[in-house]
Formats: sequence, structure tokens, C-alpha cells
Amino acid sequence: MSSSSTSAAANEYPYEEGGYTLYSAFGDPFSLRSLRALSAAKVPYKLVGIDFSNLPSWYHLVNPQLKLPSLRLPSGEILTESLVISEFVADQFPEAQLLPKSAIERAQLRLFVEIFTSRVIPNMINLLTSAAAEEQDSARANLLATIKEANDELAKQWERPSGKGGPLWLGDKFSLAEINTVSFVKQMAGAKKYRGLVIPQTQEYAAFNKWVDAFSAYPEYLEFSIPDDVLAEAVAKFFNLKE
Ligand SMILES: N[C@@H](CCC(=O)N[C@@H](CS)C(=O)NCC(=O)O)C(=O)O
Repeated sequence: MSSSSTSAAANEYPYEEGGYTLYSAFGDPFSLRSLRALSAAKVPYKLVGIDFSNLPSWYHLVNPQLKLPSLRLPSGEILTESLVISEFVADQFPEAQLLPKSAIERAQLRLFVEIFTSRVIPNMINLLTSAAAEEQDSARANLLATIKEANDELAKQWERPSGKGGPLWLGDKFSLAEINTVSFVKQMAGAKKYRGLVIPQTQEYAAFNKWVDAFSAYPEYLEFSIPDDVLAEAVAKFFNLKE
């Protein structure tokens, strides 16, 4: 196998010998979790950019599920699933302190991420894929309810010692709570432009809005930030949306 080949033979694929290789799609919110985790832990890696609408013929050798991202380790093992990759990076590089110290604080952080994984993301996809106005109304209401759920968890967390009053999940530290969620918050640009999503600037959503304003100014966010208009168009193309 060759680490430098771009047109690989049937049993070959590109990777960095003895190092980390991340297979990632531009603008993909799942891949952004891995990019931010590796960067926050200062892990050097080779980036193999992949166009998911035109997957290279060798990609099944990396991930038979044909999903992105995937991470090849120096040992040759390959990890898939963006949350598994983030958790691996946090475990492998504990000095980066991407997770809090105690088991209960880690569980609380993971519950926050779970709100996104099992409710915010599916509801956002529902809204983007709903055609009829009535369906869109209920999908929008469901999405707002899950954002309110995230809002209330943030407010609760900031009362805990590890929340330190905010404005991020762990006070001023950009942690796995942000690494695993912020790309999906920004992905809402598509739902705002094409599906009339408005997150009210009211007391009800004050913690969520404060959190978004705060993480948007952090270098860990900005390093991989994508302008809202570019994201909205990428979402529109992916879901075939029209204004
Ligand atoms: N549960 C997976 C989801 C990954 C995922 O859906 N990635 C998209 C990126 S656009 C993908 O690979 N889509 C191509 C496809 O589903 O065929 C994860 O968290 O990594």
C-alpha cells in the first residue's frame, strides 16, 4: 500500500504511514466533529478530502458503510462514527482535557450531546425534508422544542461547579460538548433561509443564544468556520431546496 498514491489500485487507499489519516467531506457537520477534536488535542494528521457525491472507488476499504468521517490510526486500525472518533481522541489525549474529570460530569456532557444526536439533528432533517407547509410548521415547532431542551440543559449546567457560570458548557473551556455540537447549530443556516426557522431572542432561549454567541468567537470554532451563506447553499444543494 502506498501513502502517497491518489489513483489507488483495487486493494489500495491513501493514508499516512505511521500517522493519523482523517477521511472527511468539506462542510460536513459530522466530519467537522473529527476535525475539531483532532485540532483541539493538537494531533498531527493527514487529511484526505472526499466528495461524498462522488466517493472514490477505494473508500469501501476504509469504511464499508461508505459514511464520513473515518479515522485511520497509526496502528492501521480504522475508526468510524464521528462521536466514537471524538471520544477516542479525548481518551487517547487526556492532556487536552476535552472531557471533565468526574464520571457524573462526563455523563452530563454526553447527555447534552445526546440531545443533538437523537433529537436536534433528526428534527432539523425532518424540517428540511418536509414539503407541505403544514408538515413544515410542525417540524419547525418540534425543532424549536429540542433547541429549548438544549437551552435548559445549558442553564442547568451553568449552575453546576463544572459549568462555572458559562458561557460554554465547561465555563471558558471549549470541550467535547462544543466539538460534537457546534457544526449542527451552524447547519441551521439552511433551515433559517429555506424553512423560516427563527430562534427567538427571548428569555426562553437566552442560554442557547448566549452559548452560540460565545462559541462563535472561540478560535476552536473559527479555525473550521464556514460562512452562513455558504452553509445555507450547501444544505440547499444536499436537500434539493428552493426558496
Ligand atoms: N452516524 C454517522 C453519520 C455520518 C454521516 O451520515 N455522514 C454523511 C456525511 S454527508 C455521509 O457520509 N453521507 C453519505 C451517505 O449517507 O451515503 C457519524 O456520526 O459519523
